[in-house]
Amino acid sequence: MQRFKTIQAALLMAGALFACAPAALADTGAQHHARRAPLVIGHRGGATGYLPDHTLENYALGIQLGADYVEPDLVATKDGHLIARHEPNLIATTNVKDLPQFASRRRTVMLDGVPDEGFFASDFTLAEIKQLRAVQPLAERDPSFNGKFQIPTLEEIIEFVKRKSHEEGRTIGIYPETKHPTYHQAIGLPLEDRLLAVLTRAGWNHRDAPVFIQSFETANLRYLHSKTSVRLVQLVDADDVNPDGSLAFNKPFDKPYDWVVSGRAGLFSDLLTPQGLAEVRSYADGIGPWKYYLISTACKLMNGAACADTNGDGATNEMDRALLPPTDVLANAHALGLLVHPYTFRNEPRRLASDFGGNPVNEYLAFYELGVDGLFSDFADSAFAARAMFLLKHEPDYARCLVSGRECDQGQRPEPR
Ligand SMILES: [Ca+2]
Repeated sequence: MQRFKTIQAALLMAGALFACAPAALADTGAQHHARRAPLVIGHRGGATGYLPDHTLENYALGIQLGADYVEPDLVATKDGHLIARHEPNLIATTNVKDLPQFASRRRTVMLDGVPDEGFFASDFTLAEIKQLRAVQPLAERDPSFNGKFQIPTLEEIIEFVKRKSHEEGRTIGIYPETKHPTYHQAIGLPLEDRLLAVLTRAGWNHRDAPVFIQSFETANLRYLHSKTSVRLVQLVDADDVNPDGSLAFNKPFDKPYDWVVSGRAGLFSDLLTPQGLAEVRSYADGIGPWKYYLISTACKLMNGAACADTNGDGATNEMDRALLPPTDVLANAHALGLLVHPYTFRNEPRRLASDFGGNPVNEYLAFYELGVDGLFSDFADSAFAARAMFLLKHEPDYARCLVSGRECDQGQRPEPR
């Protein structure tokens, strides 16, 4: 009940604030990075802290909570439809293992060189997928909506987002990710042409469409660059953060999987050197780095080779770490004209460095102040509230507009870039 009240309050706040952001905030000039409205990108929908991932209900709530874009992760069904799931394996995000009619589908596949056991989307027709219901994959989050919501297709998501844009009177975009492109190609269900066909049918296969396509691999982005003018974003992963704040690169999170297949040496981090960024710029419009590439954290105290439980709560996590100074990745990317959209921002205190005092708004503010062009959030309400605070601090028109209300007409809202 308390959560419901909180969401209601956030909804009221979101509605009030969206009605009055000045048009100047949509400025895309490179000289105004700190003054532009950073995008709130709804990670797996944007209400992922509250509802199961990648359901229309999650997208709907994410949009109401303030997301400018919602993020469908895409995998393919047996009959070639694109559906929104975080993994080809449906076991963690649906109730498939509880449905006796699908028990025989359980198997192990090699996914990016790693054995993965479960139920795979490519063994199910779309009609069968529609028999499944989404579940909350994270044990720390509310399971009470498990088993209630269907798995949407990309077409259904686009239709839904267009309707919401009309209802809300603002442009809401989509930020699809091609999941495991090499794997999908190997099983005869490549994602890229299917994605472009859906976008074309939706009238969104062009430069000005409210669409970013993202991928952790590089070859498929190069292919997409040759086929479409839709904006492309190179995701850059790592495996973990070492005690000193440097990043760890263990398989399969050490490099894009297409590099493994093609025999290219190197690590994900090579994409973020000045040379790597210039290479990315040749085929993409932005980078989506794990946030630690921009601002990392280091253990406050050590216990042997590991972080110590500095705050004495019995667990060792982000709360026992402190922020390091920002890297030069953002400045180097901006110098090349690349957008910077880090991931993933979450409210749970154990995920917040000690500097943030347990308040997720402080983490958003640190990255907005750094100059990010947007960020992926599981809690669009927190990202949105922090953005309002950021704009109140830096944009005098925003405060005037926020208080007066009347000055803020339809044309003065921040538009997704
Ligand atoms: Ca601790």
